[in-house]
Amino acid sequence: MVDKLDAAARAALPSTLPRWEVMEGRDAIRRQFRFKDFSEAWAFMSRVALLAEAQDHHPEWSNVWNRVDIVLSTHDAGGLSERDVKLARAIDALL
Ligand code: H2B
Repeated sequence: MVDKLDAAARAALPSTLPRWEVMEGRDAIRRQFRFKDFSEAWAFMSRVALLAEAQDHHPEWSNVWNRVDIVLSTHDAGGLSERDVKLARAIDALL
């Protein structure tokens, strides 16, 4: 069982993950990415997919040409956990 983020970790989210927004109406974080074209967006998605597999933690995402929208939430916990923070940090580090 994975623990959900505690109150202190939630309060720190704007500073730990300043580029991610906490979603309204759901316990998840989201970031939207924009690239030069589809090829760059897909290259980024390939790298995120490898990270996700390595961490055994997977994004909910969509792609429209040069845009990639990523939502992170821990299904096993029914909300945000440290796994989401860890993956979000690793994704940020790709850029
Ligand atoms: N990804 C996400 N986002 N949440 C999970 O709870 C989760 C996952 N669980 N990837 C993993 C896979 C689990 O289903 C496997 C069996 O480890």
